[in-house]
Amino acid sequence: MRDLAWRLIAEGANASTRYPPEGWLEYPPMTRTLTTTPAADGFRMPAEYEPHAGCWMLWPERRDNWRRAAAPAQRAFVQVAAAIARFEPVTIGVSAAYFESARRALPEAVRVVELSHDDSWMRDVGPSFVVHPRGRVRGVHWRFNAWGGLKGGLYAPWDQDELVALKVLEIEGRDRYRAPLINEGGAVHVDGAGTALVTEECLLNANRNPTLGRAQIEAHLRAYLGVSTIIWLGKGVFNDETDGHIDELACFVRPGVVCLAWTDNRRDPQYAISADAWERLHDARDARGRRFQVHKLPIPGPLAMTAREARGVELRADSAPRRAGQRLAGSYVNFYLANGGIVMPLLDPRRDRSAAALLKRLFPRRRLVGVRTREILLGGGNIHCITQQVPAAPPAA
Ligand code: KQY
Repeated sequence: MRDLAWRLIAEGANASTRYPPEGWLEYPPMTRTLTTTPAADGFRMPAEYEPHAGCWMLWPERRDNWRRAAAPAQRAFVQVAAAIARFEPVTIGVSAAYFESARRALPEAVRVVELSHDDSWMRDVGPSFVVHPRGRVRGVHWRFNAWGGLKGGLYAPWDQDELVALKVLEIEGRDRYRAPLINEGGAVHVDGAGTALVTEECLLNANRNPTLGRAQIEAHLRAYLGVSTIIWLGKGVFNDETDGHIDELACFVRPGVVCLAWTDNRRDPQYAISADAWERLHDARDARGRRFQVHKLPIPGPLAMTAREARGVELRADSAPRRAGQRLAGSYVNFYLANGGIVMPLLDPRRDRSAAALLKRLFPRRRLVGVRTREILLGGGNIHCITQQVPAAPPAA
């Protein structure tokens, strides 16, 4: 590109110069949409605990999801962005209407770019990045239907969310695989060594890919994540409005080691869900044939939305309503692993300390930063759901 610009200047380009000039097509496109699959091209999705080039987020704006015109959520997002920016570069996408106020609110270390979106769940609408051992990075752009489309989805329309992964890949300058599957980044966790963790409640839900059975969904996950083994847990965290995303229920600490949201209270509906997940993990083997070591991470609360909180959310016919007393899908598993750091949600003064202590033990070489994120939980997710890591390109072998 630079060579071309210099040639045009040297040739005395002016307003009447033909543009694009002769020879333009000799220059490669900035990013391409590929018709192959990551697995076929030798790519795999790295685990979150592998090195990052940075992290992407989106700015919360919807008044029918975030109470009090999203102001308290915006403050929580600033805290999360600032915490992650201590460890790696953060970019946040903001609509034109909020660009100036978001820029003012965010630390200068955070890059702010104008990017339209319907809501702010970058984990789910952003690309899932994949890497190649020869140092290349590409992105998977899943199809998105707002967690269920017209059958239980959370809002409509979602056309701007559907474009977010494409826009992020354009800005990152990374080639794109357009996956034929409706899926969200929060619905899959990988260990980076051939294993994926998913839930039946989400991936087999009739509101995502009703024409595909388990075997076909597995085939797509193998092709687009570059994994060989898929571990199916049953349901996700109780009352999770995403239809049971794995990233609220369980995640990998490293290959062979899993952290699981847990309660010992048998009367809590979460008990049966977590106990079932524990048994499935106990019986499972990962891609290398290993058994899992499972660490139980007690859930906060149980937490529920207060009447005041529910009143602060604007009602709209085409989005899911908020109700006082509604159980919140609070989970400490929804943390973010940054380079050398772990950013965890603080949700319950009675449980935060013990959750932090367990996470410190599981990740002894990372600095732990806690952020109060009840305002994010009120919108339906937490730190992991609002972030998306860009992996560092592996050193070319
Ligand atoms: O990944 C997530 N937890 C997204 C939740 C979307 C909630 C929309 N109200």
